[in-house]
Amino acid sequence: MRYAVLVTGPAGAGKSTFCASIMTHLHASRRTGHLVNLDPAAAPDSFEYSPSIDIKDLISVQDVMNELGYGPNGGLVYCFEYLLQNMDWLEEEIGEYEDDYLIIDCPGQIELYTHHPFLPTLVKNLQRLGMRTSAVYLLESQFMEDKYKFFSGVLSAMSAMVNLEVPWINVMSKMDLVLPNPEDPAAGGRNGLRTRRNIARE
Ligand SMILES: Nc1nc2c(ncn2[C@@H]2O[C@H](COP(=O)(O)OP(=O)(O)OP(=O)(O)O)[C@@H](O)[C@H]2O)c(=O)[nH]1
Ligand SMILES: [Mg+2]
Repeated sequence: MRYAVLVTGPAGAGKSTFCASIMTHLHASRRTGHLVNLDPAAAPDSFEYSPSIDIKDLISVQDVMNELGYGPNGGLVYCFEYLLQNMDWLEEEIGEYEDDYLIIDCPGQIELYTHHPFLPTLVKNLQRLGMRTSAVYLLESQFMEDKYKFFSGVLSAMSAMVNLEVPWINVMSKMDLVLPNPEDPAAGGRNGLRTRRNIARE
């Protein structure tokens, strides 16, 4: 049986960092995992683990921009269309990995998850190849800063869930950046400081 995890989420949410951490975890627990880079614009030195399968071996945004004069987003769309027209390439690459775990690092353009048909088509192709596919959606903790931001972040996650239709885990990333809110009694702030005396009164 083969498994694939699509690591998705908005730009800079921490997808590549998450992929590297999962790879470290798999290695530490003596399991085989392979990194797949699905971002045709990824910088070559941006990976802690070198990808076993890299879309840039098929096509890169830089080549599309140079040769066809597209911008970065048009270039990305072109690359995904090209990938879907050349699924035999991916099939061949994946064919080498039996009984393995593929960690798929996706690009950060949110429209890929919410309304383009590319990723759902890719998922259907992976399932056709016998891959059990699931997804992780990363949302930065900074989305908790205010309720409007949080709502938009959560809705984008839901839109992606509905679009991809695979088992799904939403992860709030960069939690180390969250500071306690002094107004929040639960955080032990000035207004609700849980001192021994206050606890005794409760
Ligand atoms: N503080 C903190 N920074 C993080 C964490 N995870 C990732 N970062 C930083 O966030 C930045 C973006 O991380 P990446 O892993 O490149 O994010 P990405 O989602 O792959 O970005 P794109 O591929 O460009 O969409 C980097 O500077 C990381 O070091 C985290 O848990 N905490
Ligand atoms: Mg990345």
